[in-house]
Amino acid sequence: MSKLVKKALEGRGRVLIAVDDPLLSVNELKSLILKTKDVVAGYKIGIPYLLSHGLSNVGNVIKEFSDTYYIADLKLADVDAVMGLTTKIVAEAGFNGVIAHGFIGRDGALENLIKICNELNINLYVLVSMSHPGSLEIYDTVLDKVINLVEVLRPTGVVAPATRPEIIRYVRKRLGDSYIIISPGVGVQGAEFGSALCAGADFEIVGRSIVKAEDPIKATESVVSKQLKYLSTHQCHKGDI
Ligand code: BMP
Repeated sequence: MSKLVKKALEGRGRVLIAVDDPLLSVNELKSLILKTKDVVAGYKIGIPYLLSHGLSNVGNVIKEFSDTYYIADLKLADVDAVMGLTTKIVAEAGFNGVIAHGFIGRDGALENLIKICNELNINLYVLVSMSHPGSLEIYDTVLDKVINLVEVLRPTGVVAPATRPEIIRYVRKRLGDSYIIISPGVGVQGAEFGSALCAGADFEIVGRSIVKAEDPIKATESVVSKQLKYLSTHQCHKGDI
C-alpha cells in the first residue's frame, strides 16, 4: 500500500496541498506543513516553488517534517535517461512521488521511468488529461491510448481533472480501484470541493484556495468539511478509501 493511502487511512484528509507560488517563504511553508499535516494526506510542490527556493531548502523542509507525503510536480516529459536523472535528484531530496506526462509514450520514456521509480522506491503518477479547457484539443483525444499505457506500466496512480468529472469516472471505470487518482481543479479552477472524490478520485489537489487564503489552516479545515458534506449529499463512487 502506498504511503499516501496509508496517510488517508490514518485519518488524514483526502487533500493534497499544491505549493506553487514562490511568494510563500520557506518558513511559511514549514508553518503550513506543521499546522496541516495531520489533516491532509500530503503536499505537491511545483516547478516555480522549487526553482525559486531551491531543492536543498525544500529538501530540508521535507527532512524536518518527514511524517507526511511529498510529490515533486515537475510534469516530466522527456527521454528516459533525463527523466531518470531528475527523478533520482528529487528522490534523494526526500520526495515520495513524481508526476510525468502520459503522452510521451512507452518506448524510450515511461517504460524505463517506471523501472527507475521502482528502483528508487518513489511513486509515479501519470497525467492522463488536464484540468484546463485546452486539454480537450489534444490531450483528451489520446486519453484511451494513455490509459492503455497506464494499464501496461502500472504506476502508483494517475492525475485526472476535477473540472471534467466524466473523465474521472471514465478513468476509474477503465482502471478499477487499484490505482490512486489524484485530481486538480477544485476551488479556484471551478470544481466543487468533494466533487472529484465523488466521481472516483482518491485525493483532491488544492492549491490557491488554501495557500493564498488569509488563514490557510482554517481554509484547509473548511475544504475538508466541504468534501465530507459533498460526499454525504451526493450519490458517489465507492472506492477503496
Ligand atoms: P489550484 O488549486 O491553485 O488551481 O492548483 C492546482 C494545482 O494542480 C497546480 O499545482 C497545478 O500545477 C496542478 N495541475 C492542474 O491545475 N491541472 C492539471 O491538469 C494538472 C495539474 O498538476
